[in-house]
Amino acid sequence: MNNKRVITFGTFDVLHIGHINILERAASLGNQLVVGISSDNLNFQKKGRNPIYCEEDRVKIISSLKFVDEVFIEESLELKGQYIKDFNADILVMGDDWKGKFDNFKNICEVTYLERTPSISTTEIIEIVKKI
Ligand code: C2G
Repeated sequence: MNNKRVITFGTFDVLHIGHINILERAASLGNQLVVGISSDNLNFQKKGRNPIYCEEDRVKIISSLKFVDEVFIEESLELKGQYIKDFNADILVMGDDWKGKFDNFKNICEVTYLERTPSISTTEIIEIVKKI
């Protein structure tokens, strides 16, 4: 255990094991984990659809995890550098679907991409449920 603050970002809609795995591994890299949760608006901009769970519910769900210390709403992708500074983060963690995309923050913190959990995503869950 060190005393680093770790920050990560995501929508975390329809919580699944891939989300839990990345949050748990992110938390293990430091002693505090801060999670930026995409606002409903930001999710719409990124994915072209509204999330299944609204931002208030996603914040409540992620806040209730034992390895998460603090959460906030991420309103804009453009503010990522500002959030990293505001929350005094030492390490930015993202899944490797974002590999290379946040390397520009290496001048303000460590940037680490963790392997995604295979074979599961919110989009796939929605597709499966639609077919039932
Ligand atoms: N994830 C994972 N394994 C999966 C699915 C997701 O490790 N099978 C990770 C993603 O790589 C991401 C985090 O879980 O780091 C959250 O995933 P999403 O909710 O899909 O996040 P996304 O909408 O990609 O938002 O600023 C960046 C964005 O806000 C990230």
